[in-house]
Amino acid sequence: MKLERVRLHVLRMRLKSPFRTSFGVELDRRFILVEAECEGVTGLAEVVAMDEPLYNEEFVDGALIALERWLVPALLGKPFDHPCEIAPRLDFVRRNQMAKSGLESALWDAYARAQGIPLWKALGGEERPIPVGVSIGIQASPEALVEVVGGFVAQGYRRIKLKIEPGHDYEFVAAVRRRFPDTPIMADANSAYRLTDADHLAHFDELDLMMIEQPLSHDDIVHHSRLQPRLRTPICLDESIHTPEDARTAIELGACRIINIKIGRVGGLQRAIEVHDICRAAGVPVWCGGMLESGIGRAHNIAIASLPGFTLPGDTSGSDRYWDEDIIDPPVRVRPDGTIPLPSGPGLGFEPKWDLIRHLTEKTVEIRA
Ligand code: OSB
Ligand code: MG
Repeated sequence: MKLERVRLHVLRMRLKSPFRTSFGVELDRRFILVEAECEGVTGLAEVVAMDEPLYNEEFVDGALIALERWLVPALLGKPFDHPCEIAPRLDFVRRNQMAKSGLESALWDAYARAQGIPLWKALGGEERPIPVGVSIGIQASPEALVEVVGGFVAQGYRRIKLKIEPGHDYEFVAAVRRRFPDTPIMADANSAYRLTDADHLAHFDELDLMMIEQPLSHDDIVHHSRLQPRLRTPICLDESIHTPEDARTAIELGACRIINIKIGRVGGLQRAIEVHDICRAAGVPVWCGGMLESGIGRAHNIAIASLPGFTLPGDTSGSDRYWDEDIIDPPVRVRPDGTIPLPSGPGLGFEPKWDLIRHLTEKTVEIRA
């Protein structure tokens, strides 16, 4: 196959409700939709960087420049046999994982479409229902949080993730635990604590959480390895894992017992497979994280979650958790048992709604050989 033309569409979509975390409040999701044309087949993917560099160092306008100046030109016109060859060809650019991932994942979709097989099959996944959870932003009060959680529990979601930060943590999670004694619950701090908060974090052990996600700094592994032995609750790393090597280091040091795999954060689908394989060999369960994706990024997440090591419910919730109208047809639907079926069509298995996409597009950059 050969990449002939790339269109980078910058879209802005309004979230159904504001999403508050320890790093900020999102009202809109601005992102890049990558359209990669290879000899008659088009692959699609999403650059999941956020508008501002608050979750990680990447941001939409920076990712656009990285793609335009270095990443797309490195691939244009150069034949490849299999999409596993793409990630190494982008290694010459340091980091910029989400920018790389948008391009690489689009080529995986193009490849699967050209082969006439679903993306999940091309990735080595197994055909099974994908169990999903939901990630809930910080709410004004514990009572308000319990109310929101109740709505998602009623829809069948398999586990509830609560965003926390100092001042909005123990009491909020404890209120949810009291109201839902048997529901799998976890907390995500998005790097809001320090190692000196270890005693405070150890209190969460009383709440019987599945895990606590990324309590310490976004680029830390060493302090997490000192925190984990002081908690009964498993630590799950998100922000700290940028590469397969990071996963190996974190596991070796005992910095976590679970890893959240985000395709964008680790630089694409090939690297996500590699992180998965390392974790599986070490007996560390993984789950698929989310970045408030549109249906296109969501479809990639569902596909990677079919790999056998993804044994925990992920953050790939249904389209209606985020959007009044998603940009794919059909939208992602969560069944009453809290699972999503794998699609049977080629590639992503969901079709883009181009009229809606055009309506949401701020600008398009086209790059060709
Ligand atoms: O830390 O997992 C996170 C959303 C944006 C950025 C970071 C995170 C999140 C979420 C929501 O938790 C996941 C989703 O529902 O897409
Ligand atoms: Mg997280």
